Amino acid sequence: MDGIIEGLDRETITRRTAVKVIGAGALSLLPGCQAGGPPNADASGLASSKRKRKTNIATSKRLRVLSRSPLSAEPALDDLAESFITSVDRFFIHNHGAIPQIDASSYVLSVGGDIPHEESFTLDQLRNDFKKTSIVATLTCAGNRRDEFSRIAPVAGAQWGPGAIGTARWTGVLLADVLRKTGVRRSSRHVWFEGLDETRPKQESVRFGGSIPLNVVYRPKTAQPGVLLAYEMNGQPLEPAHGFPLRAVVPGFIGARSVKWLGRIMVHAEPSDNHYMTQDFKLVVEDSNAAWSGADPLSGYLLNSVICEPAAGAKLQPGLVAVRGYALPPGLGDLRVHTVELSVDGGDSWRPATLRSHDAPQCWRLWEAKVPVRLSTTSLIVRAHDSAGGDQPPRLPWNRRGYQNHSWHEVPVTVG
Ligand SMILES: Nc1nc2c(c(=O)[nH]1)N[C@H]1C(S)=C(S)[C@@H](COP(=O)(O)O)O[C@H]1N2
Ligand SMILES: [Mo]
Repeated sequence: MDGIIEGLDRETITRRTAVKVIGAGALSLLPGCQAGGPPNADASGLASSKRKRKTNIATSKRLRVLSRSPLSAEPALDDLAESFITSVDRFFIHNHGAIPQIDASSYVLSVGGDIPHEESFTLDQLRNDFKKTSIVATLTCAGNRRDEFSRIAPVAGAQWGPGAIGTARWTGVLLADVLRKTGVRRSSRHVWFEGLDETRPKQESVRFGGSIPLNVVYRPKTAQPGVLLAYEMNGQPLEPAHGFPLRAVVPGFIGARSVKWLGRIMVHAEPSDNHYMTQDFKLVVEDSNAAWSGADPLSGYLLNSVICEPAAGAKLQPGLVAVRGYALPPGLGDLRVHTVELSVDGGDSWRPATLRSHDAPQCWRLWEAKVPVRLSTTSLIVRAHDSAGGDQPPRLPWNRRGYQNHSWHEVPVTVG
């Protein structure tokens, strides 16, 4: 574990309590990690220094840590529902290995596979030789709301609440522009991404990776944002935790396809055989080879909606209660959130919420409502409909990895 940040060390834990504490004690603050790696980086820019770098507490993060090493952290829901663009200090982090420390000056992205010539690009080349492009897109983990599945039967992994989601303005270069420069062969159907981080899902070390169909990259010019190789997030260089110096941003797809610390892009006729395509990020119930090989890799995220406020367990007075949250249109297709509805009687009757914030493709929509709660009210429930008439199921069957929870979101409350 040399030359990498392993999450939080003792010093940062002590110091962070001195910085700022939000919420009711359950939320801890995460120190920001500073860019810039040690010397002796290898060809990809990956640090090979034996020196363990100290976490820099330049910024404090408003995140609750679910797992320290590898790091998984999510924001408080009331923080999340505050703005359409999620600030970097509130943006969830999902890592499968330690954060690689990468030296930007020696970093190179290699592009290979079914292309006429293997090519590589330095960060400066990507910045200077291609059109700088910004997109706004929501990123969400396939495991968002996993904790609700764990109430049915335990699910391994970070116990995500509904906070594994965020919307950012990503800036970088369009993957289509890069592939246009390298050229791709006719047989090419899939773009593989591989990160520079080492993960250990089982015994062996594997690089985090995955692929997307090439037609997503070349999608005809619609209003939808294109696939980006991003070096900035909300106008700042990417932070190490979010993929510095370069990451993929694949709008509409589960977060796992937006590979961070991008080292290699390959173009092939087949989907990637990376562990995170074949042995993870699938809906399976049985942990058997047949189940894993029989299921398709997850691609687009699904229509969803979540109540961010009031919090679960809130004590409310009878009368009108302000409710806020987010809704997410399905990732694939050019669909929007059409309506968001709330129920205070267990789903017997529904009243509409007001959609606020922008209505942009592959982006969440924030909403708010005032609903009348009675002494008999035991929960608030939200559900959404999309522009094609799609809706959310009241309940969902359990799956082994707790992915794609998009059932009605129910928040227990007491009134009195
Ligand atoms: N290289 C690499 N890329 C990665 C991951 C990772 O562990 N390693 N995690 C993925 C998952 S599962 C998610 S949900 C998103 C999270 O991005 P964020 O940490 O910037 O929010 O990154 C994706 N890209
Ligand atoms: Mo994820």
